[in-house]
Amino acid sequence: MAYDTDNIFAKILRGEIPCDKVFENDYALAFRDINPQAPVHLLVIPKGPYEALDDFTEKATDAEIEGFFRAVGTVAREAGAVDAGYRFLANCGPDAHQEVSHFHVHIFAGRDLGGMIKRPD
Ligand code: DGP
Repeated sequence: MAYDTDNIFAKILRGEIPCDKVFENDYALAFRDINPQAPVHLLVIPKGPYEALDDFTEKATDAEIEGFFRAVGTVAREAGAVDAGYRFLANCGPDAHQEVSHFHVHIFAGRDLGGMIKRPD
């Protein structure tokens, strides 16, 4: 499927809609989630047009991949989340309920985050 250039995060990257930015470099932009699910809930997105981890790891350059994942670590560190711990998570595709079709990593911190995944009823 082709990358949808009208997705919300593409618009944020183009500056068409605002975000509460916490970090930016050549490879990544990080900002606060609009609907936080933890005291710290940040999103880190690559600057290139990638839909999910699959096409990111298949098509991005080594520099983009390194720059992005180093940025994820920097964002968590700068959020003060390292000592108490944090979770980083990427929803990819329908079964993971990915809502925004631009690859993004969530960083959750600031409280006990509970178990890793919802178990079937
Ligand atoms: P996911 O289900 O992994 O695709 O999560 C998408 C996240 O993006 C969700 O936690 C809410 C957040 N989000 C959606 N629209 C906006 C927006 O316009 N601004 C910000 N800051 N976050 C958004």
